[in-house]
Amino acid sequence: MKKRTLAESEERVVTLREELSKHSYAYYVLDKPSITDQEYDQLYHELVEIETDYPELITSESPTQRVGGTILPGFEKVTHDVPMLSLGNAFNQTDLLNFDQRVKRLTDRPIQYICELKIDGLAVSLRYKNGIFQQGATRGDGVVGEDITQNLRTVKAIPLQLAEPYTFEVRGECYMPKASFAKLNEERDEKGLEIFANPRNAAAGSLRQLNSKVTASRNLNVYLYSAANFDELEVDSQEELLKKLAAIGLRTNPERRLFDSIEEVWSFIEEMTAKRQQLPYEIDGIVIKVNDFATQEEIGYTVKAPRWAIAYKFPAEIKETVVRTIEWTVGRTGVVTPTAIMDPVFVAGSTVQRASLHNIDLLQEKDVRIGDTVLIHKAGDIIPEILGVVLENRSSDSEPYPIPETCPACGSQLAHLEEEVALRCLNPKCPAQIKEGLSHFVSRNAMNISGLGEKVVSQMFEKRLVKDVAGLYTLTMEDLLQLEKIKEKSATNILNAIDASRDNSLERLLFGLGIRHVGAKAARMLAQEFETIERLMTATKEEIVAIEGFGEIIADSVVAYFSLPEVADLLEEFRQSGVNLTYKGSKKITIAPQESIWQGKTVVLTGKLNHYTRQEATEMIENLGGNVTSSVSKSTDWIVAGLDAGSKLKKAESLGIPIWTEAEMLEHLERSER
Ligand code: 3B9
Repeated sequence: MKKRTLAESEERVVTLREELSKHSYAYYVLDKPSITDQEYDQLYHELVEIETDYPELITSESPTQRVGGTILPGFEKVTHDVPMLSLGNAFNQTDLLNFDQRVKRLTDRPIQYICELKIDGLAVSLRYKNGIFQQGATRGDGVVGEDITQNLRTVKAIPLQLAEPYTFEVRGECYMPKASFAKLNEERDEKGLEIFANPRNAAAGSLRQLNSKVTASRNLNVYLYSAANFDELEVDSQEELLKKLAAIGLRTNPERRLFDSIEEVWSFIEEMTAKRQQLPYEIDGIVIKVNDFATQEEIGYTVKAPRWAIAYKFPAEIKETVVRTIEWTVGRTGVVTPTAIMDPVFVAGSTVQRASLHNIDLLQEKDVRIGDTVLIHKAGDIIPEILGVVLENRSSDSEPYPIPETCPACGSQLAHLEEEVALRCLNPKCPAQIKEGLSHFVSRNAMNISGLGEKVVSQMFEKRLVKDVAGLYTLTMEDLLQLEKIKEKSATNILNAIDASRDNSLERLLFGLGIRHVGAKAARMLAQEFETIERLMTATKEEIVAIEGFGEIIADSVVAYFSLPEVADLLEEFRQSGVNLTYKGSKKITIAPQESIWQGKTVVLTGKLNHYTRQEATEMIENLGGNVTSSVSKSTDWIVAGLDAGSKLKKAESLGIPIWTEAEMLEHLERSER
């Protein structure tokens, strides 16, 4: 074809872009293709040709401009103009009835509910200015997210230009369809790459790519369900908003319905529960919203979530499998933990073969035996957990699992201390404890020595290259080269990392030592208070208890630790190896990863927790930057209510403080850890 003039081309690109955008809309939003793929490609390539001839005609919203060439060094932070809130949860019909009553207490207007699907993907926000896509961000903690504009531009269902020149922000869920997820994993498996556990992880992993070409190669899609600063759209209800979004080119989920009563809402939930598997994408619940915006405003918000909406969460999938053996592991503090090893089963998105039984009491309470058929699910959708034994399947000659009497690692007598759920190995020289202690010492929140994974640490100890944590500082190149898979390059990296850790401020070492009851936060406060290890070693119980937030348990533990002669020797070894033993400066180090939802938050744990002891949960939360307090007040950000929670739960309810289940807490402890 003869080359067009600039003037002709100018006209043609406008027509082509309009055409392409119309067909994209039909395809992605209406799910009704208006031309064949080939016809689309033809138009697209014509546009590419003109833009190659006349690059000055390229605009950012041209459909050819979805993939940029640059690889980002990292993602910038984006502060959402209006926060992206989360949703309270309902797990059963009673929770829903309570929600309905609460709503009706807060307004006298008639209530109409709109039910929407809760797509299992990643929440994103898209900024449009005069109808042109400007910026896309992750939800992050709801206030600050990450700029993933480059990656979102590659999602074909996200229009680069709207049908109307509106300026506003639209929010929704970016997800990977089930089929694309299966295909991607198949390809990855063939290539020997790690597979994604579920479509949500696959979507999140795809959007977290610094190279947008990778994102473009993943089949991501989007459903939009909310907006901010959208006065221009002139809509008065959620239903009108969704219709308007679709009308201007933004994809909305068609599986939504309006209801006049919570009973009808429940029927819809039952209907969708049955229909769930047939949907081409994963959903993890149903969102119920008050439809009318004026009524929403009257009902209002808590800090985290609207009071006019709730998410009904589907019950976790439960599967049956058979327990083949119980494995015992010794932790850093000598606690011996049972893990059930089972026939592999696929549950809630991944294959499960192991489930922790946490402690001997729980093992006995659940009475899990070898050969038993058990029911398992994933707590917080992540952690495999045995719910119970199917007794009908148990053979008559089955016997209770015998409590081990000796340590699986060192063979010394185990103790089942009074008032403790744990079985403990009391041998301080137990190799398993020392290995775990080494791993803890080098971990990110402690001395932060990278390159020393569990396998390396284990080998170092077994080859007697290190006998304790101070031994790390006398390792030589020759030593490291004895380890499997360690060549000169990685050995050099390890030695450099060890060397760099000599300059760490005291709190990292203190945390790394693994003194009982001394988590990252307590370590930091001790370092701040006493400044040098010499001062800390001579600190009295009274001095320690005087520190804000310190009780007798921590104080006793610290004093007892530093009175051990072995500890004095250990510290002397550090000193001789040039390891810093002083607190450096007043600046508060952030031990928690930046994305931690717990950072700076004050929470209360109440009721009986199943998964971790309260002490353990507290330590984990503090390590992630949170504060755990004992009483509920208006400065409490949320509470975690375990079984039989009492007055604190009531108080939180009366103050309108968000209430988390243990499963939700676990989910956020797990997520934050990654
Ligand atoms: C500030 C569906 C999901 C969902 C909302 C959803 C997740 C969250 C939400 C969105 N699926 N719907 N809806 N289908 N996964 C309801 C929480 N809304 C907001 O985030 C929000 C944010 C608002 C109102 C709503 O107004 C405020 C402005 C300033 C301060 C406080 C509130």
